[in-house]
Amino acid sequence: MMQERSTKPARVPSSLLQSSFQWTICCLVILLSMGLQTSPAAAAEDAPDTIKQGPLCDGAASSPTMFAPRSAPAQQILDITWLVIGIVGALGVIVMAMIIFSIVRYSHKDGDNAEEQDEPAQIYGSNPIELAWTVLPILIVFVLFMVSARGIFEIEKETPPEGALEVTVVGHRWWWEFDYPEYGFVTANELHIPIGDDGTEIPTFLSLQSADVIHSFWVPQLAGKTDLVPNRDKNHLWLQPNMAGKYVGQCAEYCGGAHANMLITVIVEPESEFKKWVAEQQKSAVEDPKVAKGRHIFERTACINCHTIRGTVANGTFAPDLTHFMSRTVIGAGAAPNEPKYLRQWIHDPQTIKPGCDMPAMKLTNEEIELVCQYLETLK
Ligand code: HEC
Ligand SMILES: [Cu+2]
Repeated sequence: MMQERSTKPARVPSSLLQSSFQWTICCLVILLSMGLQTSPAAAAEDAPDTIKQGPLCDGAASSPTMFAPRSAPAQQILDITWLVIGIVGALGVIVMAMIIFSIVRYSHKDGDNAEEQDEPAQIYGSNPIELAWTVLPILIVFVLFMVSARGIFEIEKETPPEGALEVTVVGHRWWWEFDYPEYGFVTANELHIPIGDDGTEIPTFLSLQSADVIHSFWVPQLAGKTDLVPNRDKNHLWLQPNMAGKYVGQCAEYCGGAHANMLITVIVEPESEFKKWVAEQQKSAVEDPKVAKGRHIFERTACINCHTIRGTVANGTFAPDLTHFMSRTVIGAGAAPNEPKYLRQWIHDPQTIKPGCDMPAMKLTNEEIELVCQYLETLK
């Protein structure tokens, strides 16, 4: 037995060194990439001859990153993240250091003679060591568990915080419906929420629902992601921004073909401006006689089966409410900026801007497109 065990110590294979090196690089890359974010604009790159640049984040950070929180729940998530990264990072460093030390210290060296080598002391069953490697990990996991559990309970409020604005978010393939039941109107794709004129934080409580498949609402600077599950209206999200601005996010649960173009814009604005916006949204659609021709085309076309324009015959709920379409800065949930050129292209054939989306090319003549667009452009 003895004889067998003390054969020439195996040379520590250099592949072990290599793999620990690769492991370290991997960790660094993962950490770095967590900081860098892809711009939502990238999603629109394939659209031929259209938008090379989608709506960029001109919010408080240059990209939608969870590392620049501007809302209480997002701040809490980041705090927990750093704690976890700190603890597991320290463990990783200790383990790596021990591996590297062993590789350097105990690898086979020229001149080593197997026969002369003493076998190190053999330790069978050491109570202190076994206790240490049982108790320490349990303690670490317990701390992480408690901290996460506390965070989850604080963030996942079941009932709206006091004084909260309540909004119902309905995920559709592939756009967002925002219902303001207190104020009695519905809008799409751009969520307006208030912050006090003097900067005091005002909570917003979102009820999350889905009209079709599972979506996930994620605006990294404002809160964690939460799913919108069909036939289950129990999911909620709480936002409490501390800085006005425009924040972008996107559907974070693959929901079909146009998923990548299902962006969210959240506009956090001072309460006085928010109130003005609400008052505008509550009004019925503008009726400008100058664009009556365009309105007639709209009213005679299948548009009205899918879209609502309050105060007209159009009362479809399959697609975004267009009553105040011009109050939005984007078309097709961020697929293009809301500019005349893109609006015309959208009405001509939305598939060239947002491939796979649920609005068909309506086969209107160029003249009809122009008239309909002129009408839509009055819907401030
Ligand atoms: C079969 C249903 C359907 C019909 C018919 C239809 N649309 Fe749409 N429309 C949609 C859907 C769905 C969207 C959202 C697409 C997306 O973002 O994925 C949409 C989006 C839009 C938008 C962009 C809204 C926004 O806020 O992003 C406009 C403008 C629009 N449609 C105008 C029209 C007009 C004008 C017509 C008639 C000529 C029309 N639609 C006919 C389903 C329809
Ligand atoms: Cu989605």
